[in-house]
Amino acid sequence: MSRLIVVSNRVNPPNPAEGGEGSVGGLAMALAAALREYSGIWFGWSGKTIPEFTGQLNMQRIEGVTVATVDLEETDYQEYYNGYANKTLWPLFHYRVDLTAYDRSFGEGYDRVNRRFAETLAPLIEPDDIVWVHDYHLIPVARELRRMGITNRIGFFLHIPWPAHQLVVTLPRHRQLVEALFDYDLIGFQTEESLQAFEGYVFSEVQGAKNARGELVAFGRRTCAAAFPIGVDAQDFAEIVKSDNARKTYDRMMAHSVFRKMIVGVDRLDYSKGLEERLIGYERFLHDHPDMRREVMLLQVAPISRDEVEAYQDLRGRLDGLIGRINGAYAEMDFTPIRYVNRSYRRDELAGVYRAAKAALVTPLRDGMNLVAKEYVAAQNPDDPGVLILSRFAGAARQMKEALIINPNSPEEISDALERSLSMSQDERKQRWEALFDNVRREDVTAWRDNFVAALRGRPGPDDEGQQE
Ligand code: ADQ
Repeated sequence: MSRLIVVSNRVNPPNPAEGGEGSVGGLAMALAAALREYSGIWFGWSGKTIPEFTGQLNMQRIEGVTVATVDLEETDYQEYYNGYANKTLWPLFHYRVDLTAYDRSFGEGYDRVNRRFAETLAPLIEPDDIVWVHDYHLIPVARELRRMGITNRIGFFLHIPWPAHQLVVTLPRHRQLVEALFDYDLIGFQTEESLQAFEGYVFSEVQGAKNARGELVAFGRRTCAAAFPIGVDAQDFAEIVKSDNARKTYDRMMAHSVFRKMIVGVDRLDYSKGLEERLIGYERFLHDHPDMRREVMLLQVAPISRDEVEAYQDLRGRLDGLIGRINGAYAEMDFTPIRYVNRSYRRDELAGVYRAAKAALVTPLRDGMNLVAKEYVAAQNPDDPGVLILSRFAGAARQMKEALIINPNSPEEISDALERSLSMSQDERKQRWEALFDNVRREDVTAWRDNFVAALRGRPGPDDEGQQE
């Protein structure tokens, strides 16, 4: 079988000392699980910066995975990572034009780093390998590899939403970005909605079309685009939740909330996650339901993320203020309505926390998928499961219809859903959870990986007739 080469911005191999996983972030979680069974290479940035780019590869074997990393120079880091990736593409693709920076130097840095990645990666690629590139940081990698004569099958998966046409065209280099995607043999999106938005751009902006085989044709080339909703390793999570560490955490959480029902939120501290809106919804709930105030508490776990970017520092400041205000208004001497934690936890501890929570608030304003929603479901006790409250703007809402689906912009909807979840009968909770768990188990990370890789393998190779029509 051909080798799989995974390319992502950061490389986070599984670390047993961290409860089995690398750093926080959905992409790292999913790729660690995906590479567990495939022999191959995981290539990306080391996370380190050096004064001048050397292209020197650092090869390691970690937990059965060959990891190849390269250092970037400081300007690369500022322009490519903090710049184009996190100040341009991330906000724009999450519908935050107000936070989007359209700085030309960022675009140049982005192209330069993608070229550098491709030049460092190319010598590792053998003729039968298939290459799978991940996420918005690395869209031009295939273009650069093709320029160097690499003809292997190359696929791309976008972990974040593809936005509406009218947003994409606000990017000065939008055509170039989309054209670069046509150097892939397969483009994967999280949802049909993102796929349709991408097709919408191709049809109306560059007069592309779909051929009889369902391929997209534009820029004199053709590619295949489809939705591959990502999942979690549900089996693994259901095992982890039985571990000693998970049980200990569960017991600790339950001991702390003997007279209270715990509601949980777990998110990177990011403006796309709707944290402010969630807290305002919770505040509304406390205001509207004085009788239930002493029955609940909210645990919000929000590890700091991208803290060199101003929008993230601003958000952090606003959250500190908001939480202070709500706790100040509703706390008693022996009760704090919100516990707020800015650190990350091991997977097993997180599993124990999820299981102890009677409801989870997953309220992003935009999210490619959202793995926390799926992890929460996977960690529940089948006999007494908690309730998932889920934003309609998370990709996960397409599959998780039995959750309480809300509009995160509405404090009233959040408040009503909290009230409903805390008073929901055990029968209804079980019914909803069973349907949700069935989906989380079937459409797990293995299915995601296998479906994508099979579709990429199934694409006609460069030597197959008709590819260059
Ligand atoms: P993220 O935006 O990072 O992922 P998400 O899908 O929710 O969002 O994944 C977050 C991951 O980090 C989860 O696995 C969660 O358990 C973990 N995590 C969060 N807080 C943690 C903490 N305090 N301690 C330990 N772990 C923590 C991006 C996209 C998503 C998409 C994923 C995967 O933005 O839409 O679902 O990639 O494609």
